[in-house]
Amino acid sequence: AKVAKAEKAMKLADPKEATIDVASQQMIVRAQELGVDTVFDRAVNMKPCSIGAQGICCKNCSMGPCRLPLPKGGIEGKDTRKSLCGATPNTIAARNFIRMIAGGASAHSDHGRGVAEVFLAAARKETDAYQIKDTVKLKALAPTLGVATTVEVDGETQDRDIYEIAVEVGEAALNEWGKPEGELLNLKRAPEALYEKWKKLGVLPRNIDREIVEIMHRTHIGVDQDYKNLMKQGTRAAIADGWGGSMLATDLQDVLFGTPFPIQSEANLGVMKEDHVNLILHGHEPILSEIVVSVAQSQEMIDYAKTKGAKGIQLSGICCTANELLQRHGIPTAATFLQQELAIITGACDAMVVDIQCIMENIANVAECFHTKIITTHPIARMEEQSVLHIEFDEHHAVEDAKRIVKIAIDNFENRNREVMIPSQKATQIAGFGVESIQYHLGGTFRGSYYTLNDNIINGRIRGIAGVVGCNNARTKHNDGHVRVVKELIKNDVIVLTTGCNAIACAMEGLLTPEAAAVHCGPGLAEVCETVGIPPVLHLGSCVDNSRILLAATEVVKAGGLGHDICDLPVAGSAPEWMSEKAISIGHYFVASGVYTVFGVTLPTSGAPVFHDYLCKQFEGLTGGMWDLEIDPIKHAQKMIAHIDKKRKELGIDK
Ligand code: XCC
Repeated sequence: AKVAKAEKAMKLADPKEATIDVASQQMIVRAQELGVDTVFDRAVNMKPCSIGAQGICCKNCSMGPCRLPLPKGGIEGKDTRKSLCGATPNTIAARNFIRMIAGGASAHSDHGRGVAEVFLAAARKETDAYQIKDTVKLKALAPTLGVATTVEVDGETQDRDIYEIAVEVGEAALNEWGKPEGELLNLKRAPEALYEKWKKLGVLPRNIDREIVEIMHRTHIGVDQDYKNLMKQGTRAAIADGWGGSMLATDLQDVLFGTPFPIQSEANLGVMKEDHVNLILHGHEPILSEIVVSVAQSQEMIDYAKTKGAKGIQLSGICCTANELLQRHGIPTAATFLQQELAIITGACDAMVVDIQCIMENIANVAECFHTKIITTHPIARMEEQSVLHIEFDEHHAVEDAKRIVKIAIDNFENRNREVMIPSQKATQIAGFGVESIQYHLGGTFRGSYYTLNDNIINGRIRGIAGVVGCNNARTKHNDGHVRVVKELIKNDVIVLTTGCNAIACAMEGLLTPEAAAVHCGPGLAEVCETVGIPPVLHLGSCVDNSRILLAATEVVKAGGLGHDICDLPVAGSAPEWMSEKAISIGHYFVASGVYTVFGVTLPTSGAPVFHDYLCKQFEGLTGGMWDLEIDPIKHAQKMIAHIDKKRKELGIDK
């Protein structure tokens, strides 16, 4: 086991500097009292490498790493910096940037592939644990993948069998990862103008895996040495993520587990209960956790928990597994990415089940200081520590695996070995929005009545739409950027669509309730929210569900009155506290889809000003979208609003 206790010389984080969330502040103090270090402390003790942070360290061969720091006084005249092989800062930053896209796109897309495999197993009835739940969505999806929903029999049109359709949908979907020719089928779901633009630029993805592999090839020593050409491939892979792997993940999950619909729940560490078995589900894939939820809610397991002295089983989630379970089952959200260690420090976490992505290695160390059992479940995401259990999940015996997991949590309830301290903070949230429910709640269509989204954008009650998403980052105050950006937007009548850890941060702040409208919104947005009873910040789900934002924007385009392409709309994107490669891939598929996208904290491009400028200015001429970096949350939101106003003016609806 690694050293679990904090080193004596280690500096401690100032809880109030580390986070705006009072529950987290309390848990940071508690951890420090117990001598357990958390990410907040480690962030004070280790500063990031400034050359890497600027994107100009190349370690793609062993003649390096070659570092090309910006000269102190900036660049005067020609930029003569180069690596051993001669790579310029632009080449190096572009290589690093698109490798981040490859990392992010592969994470989302491999998740999607896993879902597609389980989907196919369910369609073929190889497992009892999963059914085809949303047949309406299945039928809507089928034609986009070239699968017919009806058949002609003796001159009569008949509906095809649901499972027959599902098998073909599953096969067609899986084919998207590695088909030898053609292009991704989902691309045709984008507005026509956008599809044509991609075609002209030569960035239509061929299959999902290929675009990622090609990034690894092109960024190998001595291959692509033109930052524009490198970014072209980055664009193609990012589109393959947003419109491919992520969108397929979302669609197939909806068909398997049900399309989300607005549902009430709660968020923050206060959702844990001292007198209950606390089982926390953390990661990204809902495949196993869906089954854990149904098993843990069974009378058999609740009765078993009672025999151990618990009043019941409290399930809760962290990161995007939380978002998946919240939007379909109302399972409360315990924590954001940065609070995962803190959930264990409550002393009340009896088991934390993890799948893939955003799981900090240090939770194993923290768990060793408590009774908490960490259970890894995925063959590609294991932990070295002896104390960590591995129960490898297989869709063919999903229920047995889930039962084993729930029992381990229950049996561990009696082993709590430290005083339990659960913060009292929790907030009500309404989650579970998507294209379907936005349409339903706002007049049943996107255009044509007093209630609809397009009409309210045109009449100016809603100034524009912002997609605010992404992670937390220990290099900036936890949740501060998220909450301040979102509040500034809704104050200015911009409706916010949120996913990921931004959604969790907003939930903890009470922004995901209809009541938030009266308190935080400008008069126009408040009126709309109050009339139809929705929150001003709509929770659309997990990281892969950013694809819902793409489709919502597409519906707005198709409904008419606001231009012909996503880049015509008064919309903007943002990730105020991003940290993962997935965020870069998401950011870039927003940009590639025509969205002005602002990131907070930092961008790994500042050491290559020409490349930075290419992303932030010249890209607009290619896709209509572009990147921006703004650390100050209010300025960040104001830049988004300025872009929205520019688009309103271009549309002639700025009066
Ligand atoms: Fe991970 Fe998805 Fe980022 Fe949160 S937001 S830190 S990626 S959990 Ni998608």
